[in-house]
Amino acid sequence: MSKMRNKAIEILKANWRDGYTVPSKNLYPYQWKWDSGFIAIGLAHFDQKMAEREVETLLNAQWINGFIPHIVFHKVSDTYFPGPNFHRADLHPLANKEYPSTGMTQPPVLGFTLERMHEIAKDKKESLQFIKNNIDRVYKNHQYFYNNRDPKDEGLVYIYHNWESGTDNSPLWDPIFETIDAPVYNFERRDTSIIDPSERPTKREYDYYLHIIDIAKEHNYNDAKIAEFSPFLVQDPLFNSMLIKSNSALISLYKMIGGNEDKIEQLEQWQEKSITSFNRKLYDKDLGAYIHYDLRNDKPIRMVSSSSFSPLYAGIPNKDQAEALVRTMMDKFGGEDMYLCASFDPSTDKFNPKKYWRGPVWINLNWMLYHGLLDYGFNDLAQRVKSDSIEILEKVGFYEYFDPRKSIYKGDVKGYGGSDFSWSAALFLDLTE
Ligand code: 9WN
Repeated sequence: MSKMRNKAIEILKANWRDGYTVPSKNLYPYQWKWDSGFIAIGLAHFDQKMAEREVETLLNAQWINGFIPHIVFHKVSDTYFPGPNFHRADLHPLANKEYPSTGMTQPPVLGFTLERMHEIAKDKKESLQFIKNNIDRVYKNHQYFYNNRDPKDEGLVYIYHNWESGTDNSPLWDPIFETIDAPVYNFERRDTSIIDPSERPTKREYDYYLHIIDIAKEHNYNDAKIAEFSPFLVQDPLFNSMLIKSNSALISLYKMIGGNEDKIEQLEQWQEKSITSFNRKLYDKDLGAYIHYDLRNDKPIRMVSSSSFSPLYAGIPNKDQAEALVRTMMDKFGGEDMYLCASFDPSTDKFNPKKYWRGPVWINLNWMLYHGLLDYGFNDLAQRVKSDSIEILEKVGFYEYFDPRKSIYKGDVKGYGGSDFSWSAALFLDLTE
């Protein structure tokens, strides 16, 4: 175990770029928002200062309206497409001119990241000071979401691009893309010259991804216009669970540092509204799972993915719902021949065990499920998620994603996507502390 831990630390140090960590050398040469949160948790296990710098660098890229972008393009790189010249986030009047970025975001990880970093920190006094210095910027990010991403005032925020979900090419989005008339773009993919194309999204999928960005650009990334015109507008249970989990973390942290009653009150109000709507709108009793809601076409997306179980991590389900989630997870994802937890329902024909978010196991989702299951007292299943994660990483190393089928793990197997992937290393450190 200590050999693996040393290797994980080595990877994180090698991916460190003076203030932030790249998810994977060449494949992802910038700073990504949700990666940064998971990575900071890993860094905190061996270097508190590095972890704090990771978070601070991301927060420095925050826009005037509280928005935090999904990618911060610190240094120009020609190994990733699309870069800053395609995204043109600077079209937004409140964009942060010092930090070129995308004009879309990613799940709100920073609240629970700060809380976990503080639990890990050896120097609690210094950690508390760090939290005091930075927590308001995280609060402002939540305020941005509730004020700009919730057009129906439901306490559920939308994402306007599949890249905002973090689960980029999940089959969840297929029916939405069928409603979109995207042109065929002429561009040079960089990812598929680094990674086997069979493990990445297709060219046609990229056409949709670029087209949705072009529509947002036409409106200078104005949130109200995006809510009105984006062909992709979804309430995502994973994204909203992370917001709710981060709300709880902010409440605890504000209580710990004292004062800030107005912010605590506001957070509690958001929390109540969000959790109520979440259970009303995103829980599908017949499926025994949380589902996505297609706000543009006003209909539920009745499919089960690993995101369906993420509300456990945020304490959203009641006891009966939590039990139903566990049954669904075991029935559809938990066969003895399968590692938990496939990213998409293995009992459907959309499941592809090798392709990115269409089936493979991802360590960040497993990390959330592990904590969520533990919180609800499903100790055996939590331990299985944890030991499955560790076993896969030990078998093939710190890849980006992994085949859930146990039968393929013999002989010369490898993981999929990028190698020396930062959050796989970081969360291994946290799971095995
Ligand atoms: C687009 C960095 C990111 C992760 C996402 C993962 C992948 C990017 C891409 O890599 O997405 O954001 O180019 O495929 O899907 O979750 O944050 O690791």
